[in-house]
Amino acid sequence: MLTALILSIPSFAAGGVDSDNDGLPDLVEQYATFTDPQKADTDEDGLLDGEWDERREFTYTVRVELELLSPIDVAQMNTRQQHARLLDTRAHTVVVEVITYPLNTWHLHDAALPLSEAPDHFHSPSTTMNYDAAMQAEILRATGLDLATISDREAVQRVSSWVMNPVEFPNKAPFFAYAVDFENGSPTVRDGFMPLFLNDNDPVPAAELPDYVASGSLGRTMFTERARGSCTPSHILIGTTLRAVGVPTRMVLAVPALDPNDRRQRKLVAGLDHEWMRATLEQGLLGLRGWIGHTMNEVQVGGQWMWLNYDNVGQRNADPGMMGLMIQVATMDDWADNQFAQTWGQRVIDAESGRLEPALTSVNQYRAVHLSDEMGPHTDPERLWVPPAPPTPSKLARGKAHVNTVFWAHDRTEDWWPAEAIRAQVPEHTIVLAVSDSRLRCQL
Ligand SMILES: [Ca+2]
Ligand SMILES: [Ca+2]
Ligand SMILES: [Ca+2]
Repeated sequence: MLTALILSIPSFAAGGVDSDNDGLPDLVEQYATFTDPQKADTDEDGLLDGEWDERREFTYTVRVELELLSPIDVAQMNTRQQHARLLDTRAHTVVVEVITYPLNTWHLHDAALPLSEAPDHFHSPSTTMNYDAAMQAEILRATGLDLATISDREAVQRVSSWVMNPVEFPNKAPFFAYAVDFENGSPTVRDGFMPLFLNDNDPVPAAELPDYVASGSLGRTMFTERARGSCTPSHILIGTTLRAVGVPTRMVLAVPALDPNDRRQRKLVAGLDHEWMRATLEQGLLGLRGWIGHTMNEVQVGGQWMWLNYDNVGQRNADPGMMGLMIQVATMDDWADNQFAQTWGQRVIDAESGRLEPALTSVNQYRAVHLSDEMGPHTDPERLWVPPAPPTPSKLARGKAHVNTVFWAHDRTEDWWPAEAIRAQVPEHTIVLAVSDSRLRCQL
């Protein structure tokens, strides 16, 4: 018999009805944890399905412990594809435990999700997603959308595809998202950040700076200039166009499950049991180094917040093309709400001068402390999403390789070298090539 239990369950960003009152919404039980949405204790062991370890018993999960640069709001890390809780608070960092559900079946059911209304402010103009009536009219005219007849999912797909069309948006927006504060409601480059984030070789005259900063920070300016850029400005632009057609949209920041710059963390991947997950992570991390994070949109479709990655609606967390396994670390109503310039941006500045505090493992704001996976003891394989065959590294023709980085060995410590680094001797020095195929051997 089930007795009353004291639960310590974090609030879930992925909300909805919880019919059996076990702390997990019905849809999360159906498509992520595979527990019974009508039964509070599916395995009848006296512990509710929503208890931290119980939610792993009916599915495949990956557990990551991440040390993250503060401030982090763990509530923002609870989504429909992952759950998170705080383990430790340190001087400048927090340690967060994340349980992810890489074989969830959300994408098979998204189209049939029931509709619900999101609060108005998620589709109102905001600081960076600052659409106006003229922009709204132009989007509707250019895309031919009839909002009265199409579903919200179709609206997301058509508008994001339109923005991603290089003919419609041929220009490049500059990137300096981690250099900008929005203290007075308009983007301003922080003191001292200019040389690093703005192109030194082509300095922007002071009088033109506000316009230049707007062209990489504000959705309406990018729309007018038909410019999109790297992930952050692109998703500010996409978010602005989606809000303009009434789709509730916000911003998320995701990081890989480990810092790709650290070979010791990369070795954690080999400890995973699931062959497909291991291969997906190895492929996703291949060639990644330096400063790695990914901004996306989160759109509300059918009452569920789901990732929109450029024009991929319902982007999955495990993807060999997207860092292997993405962990959501921040959820923002608007990009202007974050403190990334003071934190991660400042870290980039500090790295240039060689004084990184806290150390972590590189310029990045995160490091993996632990990585493991588990197939729950009650898992029914029929219910899991069947992943495609494990990705294999692309075969390179003899003598051909993509060389991503070349540097003198004595310029960097060996710990910094990416996993795919190969060494070659040249007179008096060792040169290191970072390539995109670890099996390649070459001679200089
Ligand atoms: Ca439930
Ligand atoms: Ca249940
Ligand atoms: Ca139980």
